[in-house]
Amino acid sequence: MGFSRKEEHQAFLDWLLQTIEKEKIELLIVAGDIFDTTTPPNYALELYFNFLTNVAQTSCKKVVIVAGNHDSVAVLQSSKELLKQLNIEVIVTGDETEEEIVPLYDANQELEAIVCGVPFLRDYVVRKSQSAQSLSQKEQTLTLGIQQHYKELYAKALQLKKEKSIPIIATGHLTTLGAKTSDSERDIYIGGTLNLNSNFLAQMFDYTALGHLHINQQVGAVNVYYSGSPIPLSFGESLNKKVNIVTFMQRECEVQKVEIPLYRELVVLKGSKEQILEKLETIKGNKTWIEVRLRDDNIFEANRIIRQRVEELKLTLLALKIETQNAHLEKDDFNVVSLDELTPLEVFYKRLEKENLEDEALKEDLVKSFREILDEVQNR
Ligand SMILES: [Mn+2]
Repeated sequence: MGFSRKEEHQAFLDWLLQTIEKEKIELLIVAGDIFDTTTPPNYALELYFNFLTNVAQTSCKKVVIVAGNHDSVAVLQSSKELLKQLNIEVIVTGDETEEEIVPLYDANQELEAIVCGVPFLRDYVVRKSQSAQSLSQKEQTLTLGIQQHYKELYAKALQLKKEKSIPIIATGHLTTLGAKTSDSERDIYIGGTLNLNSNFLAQMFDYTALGHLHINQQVGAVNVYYSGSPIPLSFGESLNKKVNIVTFMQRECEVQKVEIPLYRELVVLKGSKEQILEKLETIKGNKTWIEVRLRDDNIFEANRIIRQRVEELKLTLLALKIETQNAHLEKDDFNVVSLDELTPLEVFYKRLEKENLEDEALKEDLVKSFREILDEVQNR
């Protein structure tokens, strides 16, 4: 929406670096979606490299970074070898050319932990394309393929570990069943309904650090955790962002959730013109970003007056959306006015809506086909 989030990222990375030093962290895992786009801007690359250079000079002797579904393989691959020199392992595709097992050694060169660094597994890595398969068959093949991938790595880690009582840690970038999602994550695989239960991870690994979902959470009553995103990525997403600090006593672990200081508040104001004007007066600090969801009979007049007041108060309004009375539109959350907030899939839904198709199966097929194309384009 034309606003940079550089300051927020910088503030987070500064805080993370301090925390690593203060807590004497020895291993840092970043579980994917380093960038939010396949073509990160130069400032984002600069933040990434500066942060890693600084981490390499702390107590943290190993960094494991795995690619997420938003990351470009080419972008992360380009500095992989260079970063290796700083003890930073970047694992990008998980295909047969890449080593995903990262052993950690103590000061006496004794093996003290093993990390299985699994990035977002792209289709071609887990299965050969079988175009004759139906979508549900494809999903099943994919699910089994992903599980198989983890099982093989675990077997390798066991071989390496021998008789030692040391933890085997996994990372991953995926959605598990029953996890809490926010409105700003993209469905990760075509169809988005992979039947991945976190139990298969819990059965093998002493701790699993997952990426993709924005909400910090534990999955099931087991040692499978999402750290969540370091900053809120949409209005309405929880502002309580955390990192997980994990302490191991041999294979037993203790997880401590540490809150990340909030640099900028994202506020949603809902209601009529009068209600919104009233709420605007209570907002303090010009760092706050505001989204207005307006419900008013005279939206043009209301829009003008609200924007004028925002300017007088020197506040920052990022978007003013019109809440429509149309129940159907509301149901699909299409009550938006600005195109830069719509995802490609939402645009497709809107276009589909215009066709007035009655055949639900056909609609579903069209959406699935669109997702397939979208997935291909976005992962290229
Ligand atoms: Mn992701």
